[in-house]
Amino acid sequence: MSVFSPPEVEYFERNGFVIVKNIAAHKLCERMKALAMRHLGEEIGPLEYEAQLKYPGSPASLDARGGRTVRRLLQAFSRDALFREWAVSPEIVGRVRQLLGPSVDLSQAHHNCVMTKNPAFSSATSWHQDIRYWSFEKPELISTWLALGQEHEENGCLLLVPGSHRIEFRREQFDDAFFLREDVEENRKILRGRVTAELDAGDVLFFHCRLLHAAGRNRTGLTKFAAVFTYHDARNRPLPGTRSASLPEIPLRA
Ligand SMILES: O=C(O)CCC(=O)C(=O)O
Repeated sequence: MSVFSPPEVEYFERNGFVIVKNIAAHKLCERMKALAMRHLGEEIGPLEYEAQLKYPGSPASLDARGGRTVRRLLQAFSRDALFREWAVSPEIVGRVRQLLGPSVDLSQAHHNCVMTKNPAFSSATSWHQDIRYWSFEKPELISTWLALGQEHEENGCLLLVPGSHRIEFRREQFDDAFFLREDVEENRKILRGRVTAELDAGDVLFFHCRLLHAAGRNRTGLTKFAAVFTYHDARNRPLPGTRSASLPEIPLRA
């Protein structure tokens, strides 16, 4: 099993995220990217389209120009062994266990996808915490974001607010869809602390489900790909009857 160094653990606890360089081999990233491109080309479902989300910049409908632009290849875990093996690899599980405890579950209901950010029709994602639509006994989950190619501001990499996972937000700081309201001075102050999560292929961003993050559109000529999975302590159960409990957990035991 691979593990974080003590300074990396301390960095995660303080900032709500940590980036570990070069965890996945470039060959593996290339294989995952080629697979994702084939699934995109053949529109192999389940898929999430940009037009369904209606985020800023997304096509108005599935029939509009660019309407069939895919935002996520969903259900990556059951989609192919290549994604599955990565999600349960010692590089990931060893580190996630360090942060969450020895008995970890992978959630199939959240993330569990390949994010595909298309240059022509991608949308911007406003500031949010991933926990907004997730329903667990405790808001303690960790996602892993594996860059399958370079990620930088121009192709819409993630923007993060270090330490925001520890802020006790009030409901009114968010809009009806749980995006952070940028017209609130207190929020604007918080966002001044933002950093860009620049990644190279093979780098992994580990981030807490309460970390504020956002992302811009892809303004380059190439689609950006990232494989993203979410984990939680097996004792932190999804609430019955919610979307979080809609698919079986994948147990990853020591
Ligand atoms: O890549 C993006 O546009 C943002 C993705 C994101 O924030 C999310 O899936 O929670």
